[in-house]
Amino acid sequence: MQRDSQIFDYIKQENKRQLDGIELIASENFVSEQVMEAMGSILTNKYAEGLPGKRYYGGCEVVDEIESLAISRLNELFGANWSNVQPHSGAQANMAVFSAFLKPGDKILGFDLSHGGHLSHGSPVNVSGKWFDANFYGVEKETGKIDFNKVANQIIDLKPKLVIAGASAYSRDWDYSTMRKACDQVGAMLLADISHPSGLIAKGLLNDPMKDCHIVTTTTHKTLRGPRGGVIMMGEDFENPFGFKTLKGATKMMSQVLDGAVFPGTQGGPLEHVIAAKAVAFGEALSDDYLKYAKQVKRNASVMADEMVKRGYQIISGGTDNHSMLIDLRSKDLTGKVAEAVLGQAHITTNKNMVPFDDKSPFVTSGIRFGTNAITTRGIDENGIVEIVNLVDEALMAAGNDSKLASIGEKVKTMMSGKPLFAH
Ligand code: DSN
Repeated sequence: MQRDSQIFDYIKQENKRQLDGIELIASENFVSEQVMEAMGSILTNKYAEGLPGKRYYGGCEVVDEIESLAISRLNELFGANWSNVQPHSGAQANMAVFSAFLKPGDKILGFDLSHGGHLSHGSPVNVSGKWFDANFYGVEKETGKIDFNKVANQIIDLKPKLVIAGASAYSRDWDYSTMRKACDQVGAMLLADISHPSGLIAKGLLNDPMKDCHIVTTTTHKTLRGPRGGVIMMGEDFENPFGFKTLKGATKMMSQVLDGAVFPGTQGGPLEHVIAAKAVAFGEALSDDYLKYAKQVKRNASVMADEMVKRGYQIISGGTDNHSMLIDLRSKDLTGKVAEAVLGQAHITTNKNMVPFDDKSPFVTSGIRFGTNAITTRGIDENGIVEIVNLVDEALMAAGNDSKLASIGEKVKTMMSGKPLFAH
């Protein structure tokens, strides 16, 4: 068969783009060779609807071992008692949770998308907002932080069936325990979607949602540095708001309901090649090397926020506890749309983002979001971060000056040359 040179040429071009640039998108990362090897393997040929030991197809004895290993590594990594590693993405993982425990019209409470929340937490353009009665909490105008006591009162007043803790662009830690206490008062279920900071949580660098939240979902490709995908986990046995009689019974029943909500509820056959790659990534994340990486991601983000503030940029909430930060560009008279394009001209990749109480549309926005997870994988330390912030500032101040932006782009290429995608 003839090689598909068109597609492989494009992949080569994308490889060069990734190597030449500075990647600051907070939801991206660079996976190891062995994660890619598993993802590109013959496991893609196999149908395996069902769960290990309970499949609807023959020939699943090997993929059963792979999926069981992925589950046990994930449980060890997060201290979970049960998990399902089949969701194709974070949104699919959340969809499975909703379809397991909610009926159309049920009340849910999530973090407002325009304050840094996620589409799948009740946005009107997503099924979670179309099918359920979606309500929102946000950050305080003065501090840019969530006031968890206020959220607790909101939970008690609203009496939702499900509360979601989690964000796409929130740089502070979460008070899961205050949220849980309020949920218990009104019989609400608490779901933590830790897609962004899950790698830092796994290594104990942020609060642990597993002991307070009924269910935890995460993507596997952000700070966790695995293949693109999602998972669902449960931690301690707990007294469930939906009337199960015993603690153990509750977890077992809920896990069966959740397994069924993934398949056949919302997905068909699992992607066993991706599940194998997830298992490889979970194995990597269990290592001390990954702990060093996660600590460096956090240090790098903290230095980046400080350096941005020194140059007059306004970080929402004033700084960061995790890998990311949201920058309000109004003090620099720039929009997120312009900043994303200008930085792109200089080979610095970012995404425009709404800031809380934004007066611009989601297509323009007043903000930009940065994360240090991807550049840290390329071996960047605190000194490199200062250099990157200088390049970012230089580029933003050169908006409209194409030749200057091209010359900053050359500096970016020089800085990143010789740095493999997966160095850490
Ligand atoms: N779109 C992802 C992000 O960038 O945060 C979340 O799904």
